[in-house]
Amino acid sequence: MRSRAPYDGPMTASPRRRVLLAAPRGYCAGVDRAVIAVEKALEQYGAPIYVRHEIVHNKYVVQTLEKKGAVFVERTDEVPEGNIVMFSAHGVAPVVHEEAARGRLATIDATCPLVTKVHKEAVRYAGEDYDILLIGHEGHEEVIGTSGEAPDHIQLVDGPEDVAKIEVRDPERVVWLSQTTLSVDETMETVDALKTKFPGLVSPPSDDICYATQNRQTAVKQMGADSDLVIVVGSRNSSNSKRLVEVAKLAGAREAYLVDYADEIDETWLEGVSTVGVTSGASVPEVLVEQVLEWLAERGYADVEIVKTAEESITFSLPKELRRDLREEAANLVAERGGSGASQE
Ligand code: 0CJ
Ligand code: F3S
Repeated sequence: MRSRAPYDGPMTASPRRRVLLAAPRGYCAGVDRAVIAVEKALEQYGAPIYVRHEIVHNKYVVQTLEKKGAVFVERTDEVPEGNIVMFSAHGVAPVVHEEAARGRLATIDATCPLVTKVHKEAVRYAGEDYDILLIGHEGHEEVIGTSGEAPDHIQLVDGPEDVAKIEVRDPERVVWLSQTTLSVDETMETVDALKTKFPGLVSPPSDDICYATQNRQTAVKQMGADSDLVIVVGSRNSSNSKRLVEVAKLAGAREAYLVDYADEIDETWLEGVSTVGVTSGASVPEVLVEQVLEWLAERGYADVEIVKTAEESITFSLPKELRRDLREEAANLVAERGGSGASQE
C-alpha cells in the first residue's frame, strides 16, 4: 500500500500536484476516418445522412454530427427508401448490406479497415471449415458484425470464464479471432485457457486487437502505475475506453473513472490525490481532454507531464464510395472552370 497525505483541500500547494497525460490517447485512424466520412457526406450530399448505429461510441461526437444533419438509426429499415446510409466504424454483417440493397439505399461503408481485416479472416477460416472462436463481448456491435460473416462457424468466447462451455467439432481445426478493442492481457488469459483445452488451436495471422487499442493500453499501464487517480475520457458504451479504466486499476491506480465530460468529475475523487493520470479512448475528440485538463488546473493540478509510450502515424483513406464521388465532383469542377475559362478568352 502506498502512504497517502491527508486531504487538505483542492487549492492548497502541498502535496505536489501533477497530471500525467498518456500518449497516445484519443482518436485512432479508423475513428478519424469515420467521423470525417460523415462530415464529407453531409457536405457532398446535404442533410440528412443516415448513419446505422453510432458512427463511433462517443456521445459528444454523435451529438455534434446530429446538429450538422446526421440521423442515427439502429436498423437499416428505419431509413426511408432512396436515402444514403452510412455504416459505423464497428462494421456490419453481410445481411445488413443485403437489407440496404432491398431498401434501395445508397451505402457508404465506414467500417474500420482493421475490422474488415478480421471479417476477411472469419470468411477465410469458415471457407476452410474451421470452428472459429471469436473472443469478444456479447452484444457489442463489432462482434455482431464479425459473427454475421460466418454464423455457422463462429462461437463467441466472452472472457476466460466462457472457455469451459466451448465445444468444437474437431479440436485440430479450431482458430481464435477477436474483437479489435479488447484488453490485451485478458484476451491472452482467454487464449491460454483455450489452448489448454484445445492444444491444436490456431492463432490469427496477425493481431486482431488493433494497434490503437494496444498503444492506449500500454500508455495507461505506464501512467497508471504512477497515478493515484486515473480519469479516462470516454463514453459508457465504448469498449476500448472501458478497458482503459480496467487496465489503469490493474496497473496500480487507486481509482480510475470513465467520464464523458469534465463536469462529471467528482471533487471528492481528488481527496489525498497527488498525481492524476489522464487519458482518452479511441473515439474521443481531444477537446474533451483539454476541458478535463482545464478543470484539473483550476483545482491546483496545472503541472502536466506527458507519458509517451508510442508514436502513431497510421492514417486510412476515406471510404471508397466517398472517394469516388469526391473525385467525380472535383472532375466536374475542373470541367466547369475549364468551360468558364474558355468563354473568357
Ligand atoms: O470497433 C471499433 C472499430 C472501434 C471504434 C472506436 O471506438 P468506439 O468507442 O467507437 O468503439 P468500441 O466500443 O469498439 O471501443
Ligand atoms: Fe479501427 Fe482500432 Fe480505431 S479497429 S476504429 S483503429 S480502435
